Amino acid sequence: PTPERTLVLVKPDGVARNLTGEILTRIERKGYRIVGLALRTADPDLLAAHYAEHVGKPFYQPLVDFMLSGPIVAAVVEGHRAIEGFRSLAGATDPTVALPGTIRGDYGRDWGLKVQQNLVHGSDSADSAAREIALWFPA
Ligand code: DAT
Ligand code: MG
Repeated sequence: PTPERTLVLVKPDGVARNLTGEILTRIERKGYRIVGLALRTADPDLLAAHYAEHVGKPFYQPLVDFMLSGPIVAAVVEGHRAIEGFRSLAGATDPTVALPGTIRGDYGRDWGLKVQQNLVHGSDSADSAAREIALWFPA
């Protein structure tokens, strides 16, 4: 098996709602290993790099404001097919339609804001994972 790594973020809504433990527990219970963990506050440059693909979209500034609104827990999660597996565990981007049983489906909802506050981030490809892990864990 190829040990693959993905970057997971518990976003400010997840930390503020005291869901960090629940989210990390689900990752561990699925069988992945947490090999890096940090409580961090983002800054605009970090977010511009992290969300480079979304710069200029209508939800970009609300997304940045949200991601700056409180501390974030960043984790490096390891396991065979961990990138795909965590995306499955997280559920669809829109928490209103994310399936029950997923993190976003069980704990998320639409708050009527300009950004989807959906509790978690997970890298979407091996290239994204490598880039994002280097951003959030520079050492
Ligand atoms: P994901 O986080 O599922 O990979 P994404 O990369 O397309 O989704 O978008 C990044 C984040 O931006 C997402 O978690 C929530 C927010 N977002 C995406 N599309 C949005 C939209 N149409 N309206 C509001 N917020 C959105
Ligand atoms: Mg994404």
